[in-house]
Amino acid sequence: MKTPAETKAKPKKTVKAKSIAIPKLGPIQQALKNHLIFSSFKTSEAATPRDWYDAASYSVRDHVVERWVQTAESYYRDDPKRVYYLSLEFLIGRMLSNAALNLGINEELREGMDALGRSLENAIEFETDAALGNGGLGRLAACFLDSMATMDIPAAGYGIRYEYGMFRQSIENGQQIENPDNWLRYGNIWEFQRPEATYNIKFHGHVVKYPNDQGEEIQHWVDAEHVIAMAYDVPVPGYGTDTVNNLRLWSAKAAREFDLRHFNDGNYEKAVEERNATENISKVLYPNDTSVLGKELRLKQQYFFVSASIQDILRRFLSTHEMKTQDDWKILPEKIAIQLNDTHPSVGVAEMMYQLVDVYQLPWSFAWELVVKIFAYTNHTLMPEALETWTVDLFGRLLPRHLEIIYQINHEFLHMVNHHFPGDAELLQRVSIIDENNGRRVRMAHLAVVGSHTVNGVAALHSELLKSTLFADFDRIFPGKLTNVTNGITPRRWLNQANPGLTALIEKAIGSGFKKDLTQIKKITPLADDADFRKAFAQVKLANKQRLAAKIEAKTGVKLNVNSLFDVQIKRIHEYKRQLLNVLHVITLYNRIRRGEKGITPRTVIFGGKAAPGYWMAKHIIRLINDVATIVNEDIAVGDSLKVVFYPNYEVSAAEILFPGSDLSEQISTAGTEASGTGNMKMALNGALTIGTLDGANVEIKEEVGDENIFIFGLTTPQVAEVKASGYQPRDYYNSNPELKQVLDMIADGYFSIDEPGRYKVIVDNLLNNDQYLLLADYASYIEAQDRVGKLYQKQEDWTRMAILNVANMAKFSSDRAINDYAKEIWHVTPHANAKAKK
Ligand code: B1N
Repeated sequence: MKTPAETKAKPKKTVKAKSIAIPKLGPIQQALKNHLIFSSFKTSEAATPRDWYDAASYSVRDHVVERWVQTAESYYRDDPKRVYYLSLEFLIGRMLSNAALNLGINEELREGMDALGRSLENAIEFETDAALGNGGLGRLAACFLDSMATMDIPAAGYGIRYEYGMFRQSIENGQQIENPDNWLRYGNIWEFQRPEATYNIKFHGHVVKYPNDQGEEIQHWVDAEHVIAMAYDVPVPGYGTDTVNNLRLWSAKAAREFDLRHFNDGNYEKAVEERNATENISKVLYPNDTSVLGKELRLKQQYFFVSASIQDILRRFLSTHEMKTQDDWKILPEKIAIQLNDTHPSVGVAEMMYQLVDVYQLPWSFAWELVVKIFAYTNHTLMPEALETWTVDLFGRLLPRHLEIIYQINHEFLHMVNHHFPGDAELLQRVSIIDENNGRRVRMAHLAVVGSHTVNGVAALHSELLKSTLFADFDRIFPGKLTNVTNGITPRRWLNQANPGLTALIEKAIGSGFKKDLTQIKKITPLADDADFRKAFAQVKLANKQRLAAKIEAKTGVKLNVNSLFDVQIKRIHEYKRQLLNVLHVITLYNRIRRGEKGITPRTVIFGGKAAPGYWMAKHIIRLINDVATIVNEDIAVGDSLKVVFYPNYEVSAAEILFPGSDLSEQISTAGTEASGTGNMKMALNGALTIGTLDGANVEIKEEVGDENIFIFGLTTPQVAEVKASGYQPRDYYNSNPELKQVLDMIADGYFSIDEPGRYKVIVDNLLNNDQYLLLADYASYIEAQDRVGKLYQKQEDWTRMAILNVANMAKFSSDRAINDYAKEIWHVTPHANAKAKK
């Protein structure tokens, strides 16, 4: 740990505004041959397909590194304000094809591979996804990195280099099995280990107080255990720019390889054990989406990466800014902005105070002013089970000094509240950072709100609900602090890369400007009325469905009818997302087909998604889907008119095939529960029509595409609240709707689980007696909307017209728009065009 004295003594470096010399890169075909030999030690005869993936990656990486070095140089030289995006999750997926696309060398790479008699498509399949995230929150972070680089925003991501990412899901006997994601087994060409960029991270110990030279009482965190955070850097290349930003991921290393005391005791095993325990911090991603477990290791992960990141951020700042007087520190918020991706990194507020006050010895209130100007916080959910709290006991044992800092922050905050709202003891209790009612807990969301200048929700509805419910008190205390930035997705990965057919079609019609400026996609609007364009659009969709069908057949053995309506729900399995409601529709259709009803549109209903390993109900729903699939798919009376598939191990690389191959996008969460959703945007951008509730960003999708181009059903958020307040009786819906009754009776009586008839009785009992997410209340409306969907699909021209209008109206949902909002309204940063990389 650097002492303040050392830092003060450090002279400001003189930076020469000279561009560094980088060797010229040759043609890719030559690079491929060279890397095969010099990087993989393989002859072309001996090379395996994976060796060709490696050679392709090294070859593209060279071009990335060329720009990466220059970007870093230019930031160092010009010292623009930088954004640091702190996130416990980055769900990146594959890198090779994305890097080649963003650099504009995709075609050259393909031709190079072709000339050597290898297929690029084949090579790409050998890359294991970087699955360092659970779902939407982690993928959002990855989309934001792409947009920040594309828009030349001086930014860096900070996270954890998990040794094991999101578990790999297999389905055995219809049930989810979790397998470890050993993604680093074959090495990772896209990371650079930085053994020189290490920081000491402290845990445990205690706080002692003694006076400093001025006689003030100073707190010292002593006797702590140390863990080393070692940096691994991953490049983030922008599209159509020379900017390559950095994603820095931390890996835990034992401070000493082995504790020599144990060696001397002859206790070798204990020494190894301690080392392992330390390194466990970055071992594995917690696979819980929208819920938290409150495990000590999770808090350790959070503090570990946050402390390393903040030390790194301050070190970088101090390497170009000499702090002679306290006043010199005032520019800190003009040089750095830190975004907290949910509360997971919110201990950063306390850590920044620790660094500024204890380490750099700034006065408390001065430091606090800086902190609030630096931090901003994004809330991603209202679900109570996702709100992070830690017992004071656990927090104080792990981070004794930070607990005191939080007490101090809270003391001053409550004092301020009491001043503005005198005598409101209940208000003080409600907003306190310490929850006194549940055995004393630290409320991380309150710390994040109090420690940030801006707090945003992720879709308009969600942000309004934040203001009126979860953070209503804070909205009164800090008027204007709460705001909205609707989520977005990167059109590079989710259109250009995932759907080259549609991209080429659009490009032919309106040029290529839409790739970097999605507002231009609006120009295809008139083509919805052009029969030739519609035909070409439908052909692209069919080809994408064929590509998907081939993949599904290879994975599950189920053969699909590509002319059927591909009805797709892909997302984490959660009760609030209501995959079960979709299942109720599937069984309703099944019954109608078996009853011999005519005119039913052939459908293929595709599910994909992982359940948290400890979430019994979600896993049971997966099993039900698979059991229903078995019965439906094998029923000869049903034939080709209905198929059900569960796509195993849904991940980013699978999503790239699934979204373009979808006709219908299922976005059916109970109104008021899904903060935003981003799969809804990816679907519409790839020409799928949405069936959805007025929840999350669906509301804004409807506004953009128009009421007539989307299938909206179900209760609205206020109606949900009313139904619940007036004593919801799900059984009434069961008793009054014969189709619903039949469906529920079949599930309860074991129609889909003949070997164990009672298997799904709990599910039905739960729906009839509780139904927290109002499936039965929304059932009739959902079925009615599905009927409209089925009818429209029979009018292919009308369907295609609507799909085109959906694509045409997706501009708002580009993550470039979202990042522009953050940059202008929250971070106050501007693009920084770096020195041109040599071509
Ligand atoms: O964040 C996404 C939103 O589009 C989704 O609607 C929202 O559900 C998702 C604890 C979460 N919210 N909270 C989480 C993830 C992991 C974890 O450990 C909570 N994920 C979301 C992007 O804004």
